[in-house]
Amino acid sequence: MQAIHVLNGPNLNLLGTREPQIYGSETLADIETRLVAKAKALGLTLECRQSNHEGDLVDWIQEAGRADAGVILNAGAYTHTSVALRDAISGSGAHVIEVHLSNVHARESFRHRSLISPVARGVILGFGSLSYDLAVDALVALAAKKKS
Ligand code: CA2
Repeated sequence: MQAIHVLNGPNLNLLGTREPQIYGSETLADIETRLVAKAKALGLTLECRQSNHEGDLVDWIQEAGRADAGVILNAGAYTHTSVALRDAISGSGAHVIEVHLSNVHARESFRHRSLISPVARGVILGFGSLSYDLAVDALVALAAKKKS
């Protein structure tokens, strides 16, 4: 792993503006700034992207697979519906940690199913924005384990 790509899906650009009781009060920019600083301190590069469009996320997962970058993916609502994202992960060989801010299993039943989890390296959810920090730690630990 040379780099980490943090990919956020639909509506996550609204973080910090509404529903703070579910998603917290930090904006996506707040979270991204913190993650970039964390990665820098660990000697890694970290790139953040957000899109409301499924195809953008497919393109970016494929790109990360080609670059052998670790991916932290919060696919938002596409988590529960997108065969295209699942195929992009399995087809590109990208190493993906699926993250969610909320504990989706404590919410509506339509959020309990993830099409992504079976092809992800692991899943971290329910810790608010800390889920992303934990995913960085997981990718770093996995890369160190692979080296040794
Ligand atoms: O908990 C998560 O991270 C989710 O991926 C967030 C998605 C939701 O569809 C998933 O089931 C779980 C929704 C993101 C929408 O974010 C908003 C933030 C502020 C205001 C409105 C929406």
